Amino acid sequence: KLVHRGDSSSSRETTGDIRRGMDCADLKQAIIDHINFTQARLVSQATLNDWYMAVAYAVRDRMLDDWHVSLGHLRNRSLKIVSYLSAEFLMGPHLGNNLVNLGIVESVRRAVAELGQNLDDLLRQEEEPGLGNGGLGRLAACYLDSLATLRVPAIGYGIRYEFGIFDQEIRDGWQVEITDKWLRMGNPWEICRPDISYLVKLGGHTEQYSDENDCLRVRWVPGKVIKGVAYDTPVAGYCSGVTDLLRLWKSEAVESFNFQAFNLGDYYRAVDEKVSSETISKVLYPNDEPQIGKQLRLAQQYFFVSCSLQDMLRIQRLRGENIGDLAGSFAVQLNDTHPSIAVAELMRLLVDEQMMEWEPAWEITCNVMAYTNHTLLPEALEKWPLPLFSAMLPRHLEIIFEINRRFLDQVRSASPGDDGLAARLSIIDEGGERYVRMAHLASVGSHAINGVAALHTELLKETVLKDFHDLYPERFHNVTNGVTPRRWVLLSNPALARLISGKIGEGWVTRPEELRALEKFAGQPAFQKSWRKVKLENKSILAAVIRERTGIQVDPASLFDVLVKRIHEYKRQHLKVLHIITLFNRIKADPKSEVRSRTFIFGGKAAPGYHMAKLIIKLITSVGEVVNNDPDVAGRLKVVFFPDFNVTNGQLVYPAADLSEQISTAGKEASGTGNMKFSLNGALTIGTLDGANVEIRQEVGEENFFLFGHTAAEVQELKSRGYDPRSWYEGNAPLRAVIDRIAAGDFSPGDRNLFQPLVDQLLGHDDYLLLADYQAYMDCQDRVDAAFRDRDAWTEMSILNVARMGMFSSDRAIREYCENIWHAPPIPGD
Ligand code: OAK
Repeated sequence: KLVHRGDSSSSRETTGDIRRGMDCADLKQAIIDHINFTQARLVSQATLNDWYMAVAYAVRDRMLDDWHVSLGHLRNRSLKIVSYLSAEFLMGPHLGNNLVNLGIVESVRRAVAELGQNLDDLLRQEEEPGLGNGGLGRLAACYLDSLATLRVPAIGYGIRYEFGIFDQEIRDGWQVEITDKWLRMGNPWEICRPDISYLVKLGGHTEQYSDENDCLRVRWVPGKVIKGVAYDTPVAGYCSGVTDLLRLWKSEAVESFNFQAFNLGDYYRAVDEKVSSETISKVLYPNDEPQIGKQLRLAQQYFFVSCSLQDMLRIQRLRGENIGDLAGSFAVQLNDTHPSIAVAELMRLLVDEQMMEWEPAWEITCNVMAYTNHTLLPEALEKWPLPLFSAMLPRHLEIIFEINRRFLDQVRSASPGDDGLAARLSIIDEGGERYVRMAHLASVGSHAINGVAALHTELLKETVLKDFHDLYPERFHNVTNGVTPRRWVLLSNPALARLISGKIGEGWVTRPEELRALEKFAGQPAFQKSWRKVKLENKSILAAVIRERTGIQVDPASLFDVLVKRIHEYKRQHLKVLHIITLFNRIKADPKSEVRSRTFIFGGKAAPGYHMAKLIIKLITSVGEVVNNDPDVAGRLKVVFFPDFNVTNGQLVYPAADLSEQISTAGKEASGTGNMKFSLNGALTIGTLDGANVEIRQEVGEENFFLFGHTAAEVQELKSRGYDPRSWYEGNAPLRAVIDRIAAGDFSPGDRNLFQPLVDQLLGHDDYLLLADYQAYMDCQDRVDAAFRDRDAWTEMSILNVARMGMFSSDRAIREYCENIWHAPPIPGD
């Protein structure tokens, strides 16, 4: 059970009104009232879901006082508002997190128990809002938690997808995608604001006209207009008194069908209008990094950006401030390029609608915007074919041409004669079919550009954005990612949180540098024993869930070796499979050979159209099928594919890991954040020098981290010399045996060619250098086995990992954004 700061009715002012009251009687009455009057049920007939909904509403009621005060701060002219624009917010289940952040876990647990219910059962009822794919969306959620905790006024702006990321089922070893109907039972956390809505134009054409001062202006005559309606969700800080706002836009038809339509054709056209307007916010695109050039995706991006910017202009007016002072009131963060059309849209709003001149409008735009890059993968860099772009956003294309013309004039006058440079920097890619390059638009229109880990920022400056770095070095920053210790320790690992707080107090939750105080207990046998006990309990809990969901029985005493993240070739889940087959081969060659007991746990979704990723899932489950049932293996190795990895399941998995697998090809993973969640929960990392692994290793100490593999520079070097995977295969007998076994169909009875595309990829191209890193990985895994035998030494390393992870709190990252990029101070007081 969690006991944390504020966890008593006395620490918060209560008005005596039971809708706000925190004492047990008030909470019970509030819950019963919601069963009766919101769910419209008699208590005797309430379902588990009714109880969940009633508790959720009772908790939400208790967030409103802080929320009203915080919303009031949006009008405080001395405070800057952070606008975090993101196509994804992967918030995870709200109830547990809100209880933790409000400090009322225990009081609500008691109230619920006195009503004959179990809080953990109710927590399991919540269907998480899966409004994101992976790292980028989850980062946005951690940042909202930190913004509210640090008392910074902030609005997260995004899309209220009716269907979020698909639910994953595994059938016959393959991934099957199921529609995510997360709103089916209602969403008690959101508040619809029909009065906060904006019109968004699409398509059509532009016209020139002269205004009353005889100035030439442009009018956009749209082909279609839709409406965006605000849905607000409160985001409570951890015992901070501030509750920030997540505002998601739902698309609607402008007019509901016109029943007065004088002929049937008009009526059906109105029906079609309604359907096509609502389509915009219907579904999240489930591809993680590669971009897909779908028209609807561009419409989604423009839709939420336009609503959000119009909302900011409304707030600016409410603050009684001039539009010209927008940059003093707002800092807009573009979460990757998905919202980067904001640069052109703000220009359009200022120039075409607010009748501002170009130069001041451009100055405001650049001062307001800042851009975060989250990937170096070329296939993930967004670019839109000009014909598609101009058909949907004709006015924006004109504006982008004008931005580009002025920009390239500057480039040319700074570097006369260097046409190559201008072509490389241009927002328009003119080499063949013409495209709008969104990363260029974001870079030209922002005062700050940042990468998400030290290595990633350096690579960004040397490769993808090199010319921009040469031109504007002062715009570049690094802000290494972070994760919130509230959700990722307090909520998901309450036993560890209690153990830590019992030793060093509770300050670490908001000042995680205080975790360093654990270092002096790292070698203490009694503390180590309690530490191991917590880990073993977490492993037992996970083992039970694995049993229930997959039928596989795993031994909590074995080493839990975990790889959970989106399935992607660059993340190299299949390198882990090569390791498993290597151990399997050792056993088959000599059943008595000493192979240590390990449970390999995989989880993650593959983009529905990414065939190789889906084949990798099938390979994992197929190898599991063979290994798990092999009599020679005799239970020493177990392979589990944990279905439907999401935030809820992550909360179970991270606390139960002994070993965290962070094995991407160096230079490919921008940062990673799962790596931080594992280590913060006491797992040791086996990893390459990629993304934030580099900094994690620096912080925890190289002796407490299992490093292997080529560095980013060596990867470059290998590739430029002409990498030949076949020679690595031929030169390594165990590797050959592994690949041959896959190719021979040993894991695909009935279809021996099933994995041929994978084998061909590895032997023919091996774009992600699995074969080159294979031996180093095996050797490193052998070191892991040796280390795990010495339980005391392992536990000491585990404690030291947690003690030294303070810098990876998202609070540190948000402080850096506030100080170096947004210049946004916290709300004074408290
Ligand atoms: C998704 C779509 C397009 C571009 C990037 C992403 C994405 O999720 N990137 C991930 O962002 C995380 C947060 O910064 C990083 O930790 C991951 O390394 C990166 O792959």
